[in-house]
Amino acid sequence: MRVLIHAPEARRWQEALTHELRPVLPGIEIVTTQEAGECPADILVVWKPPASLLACQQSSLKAIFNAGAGVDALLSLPELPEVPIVRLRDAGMGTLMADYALYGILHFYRDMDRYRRQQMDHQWQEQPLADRSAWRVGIVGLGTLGQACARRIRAQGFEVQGWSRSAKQVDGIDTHHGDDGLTALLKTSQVLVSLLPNTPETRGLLNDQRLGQLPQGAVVINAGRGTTLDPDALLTLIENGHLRGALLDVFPEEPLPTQHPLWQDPRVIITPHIAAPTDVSEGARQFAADIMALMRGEPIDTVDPATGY
Ligand code: NDP
Ligand code: OXD
Repeated sequence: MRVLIHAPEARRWQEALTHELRPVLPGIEIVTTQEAGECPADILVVWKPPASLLACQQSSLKAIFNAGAGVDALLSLPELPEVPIVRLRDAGMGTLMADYALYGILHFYRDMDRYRRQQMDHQWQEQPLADRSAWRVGIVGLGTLGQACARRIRAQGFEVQGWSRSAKQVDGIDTHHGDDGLTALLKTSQVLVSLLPNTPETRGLLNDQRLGQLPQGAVVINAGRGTTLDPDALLTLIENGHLRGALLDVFPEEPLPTQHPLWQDPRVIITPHIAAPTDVSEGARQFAADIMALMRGEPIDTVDPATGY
């Protein structure tokens, strides 16, 4: 049985998977493409693999393990073999994503954007503290990471509502789905947090019309995928004063082109897709358990290519 790894930190994945799997499968071969090249495998562990790696696979391939939460890059590849696709579910990302969202919320709620501008002018002036209950947080994409954020943000005393494709019940969170549900959430969220995946249905969803439904002075945090939010529409709404600012980790084109006007706007904080890096040890534990289940013929949680996430 050969596991072939093509991912950032491939050596760390190799060590962590070897640590998990060798004791139970002594004969297993766990190699990286750096050392073994693009060769046929039983299991692929990949992040944004080249199409050629998929094209050279043979009927021995049993599954593809995506070393991240978003499967958009993988699903977009031509000649994707018809085998089960497994993705990371949380694997330490929930905590980090909740840190990121909470940082953004507190930055604006505690007026750090205003104090930063005041500092530039050597201005000592207290801002009136807003009522926490007026800072309702709306999370679009209430999946694994969205729910981890919802729980943490609620535990900090903010009211939280969420929107997903299917109807959901989450303790302590107002949940919505469908077009009307999205409108209701947008109209009543002082902070919009997007943790939507990149799919045909979500692409361009947060456009000028939908972002314009947010209340005056609202804030946008996007750490899902850049294709879901129109950056030009966001900037226009910030420039005309309807929105207060944004914390953005993901963009339609990454890296964000150096000439893009978003870089220049002091009301926008830009981070380079670092909201929730993968915890390799945790990811390897999850994948090892799935590989063992696959070998025993037990059902595992796989991606439905039809939904695109
Ligand atoms: P999940 O698949 O668990 O959650 C996705 C959520 O989006 C679900 O609630 C799903 O609804 C909802 N959704 C999908 N399509 C639609 C739609 N058309 N309308 C409404 N809701 C929709 O994914 P994760 O929470 O694990 O990850 C979310 C995304 O975060 C990833 O796909 C990736 O793009 C991004 N990510 C970003 C990182 C970063 O560092 N910036 C790191 C990791 C992930 P339902 O519950 O009904 O299925
Ligand atoms: C992921 C990501 O999807 O890093 O895991 O964006």
